[in-house]
Amino acid sequence: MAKLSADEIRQKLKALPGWESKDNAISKMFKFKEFLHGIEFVQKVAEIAEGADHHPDITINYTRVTFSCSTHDAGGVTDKDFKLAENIEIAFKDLDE
Ligand code: H2B
Repeated sequence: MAKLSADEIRQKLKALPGWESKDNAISKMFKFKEFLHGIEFVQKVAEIAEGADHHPDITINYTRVTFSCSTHDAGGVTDKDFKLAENIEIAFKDLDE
């Protein structure tokens, strides 16, 4: 899968509010009311990632969870990372329903 250019990443990020381009990856921090809510969301994203065979880096800081998506094989951001970010967003929106 082809690594996207900085311009392509900038364009595509417009469709993903809160996501930013950082350290050769796209990332977003999600804030939860309870520590365990964040952990449950991490479990959900882990299942999505396993299903897609594409895995984000995950940082947990108490109630803040940050997902950072890059394609190791490509050495940067690819469409696979945008697909994963979209699916993380969908899963997050599902939490409210
Ligand atoms: N996840 C991410 N983020 N980047 C990869 O290059 C990657 C992965 N490679 N998950 C996958 C697994 C690869 O190792 C398997 C063999 O497809």
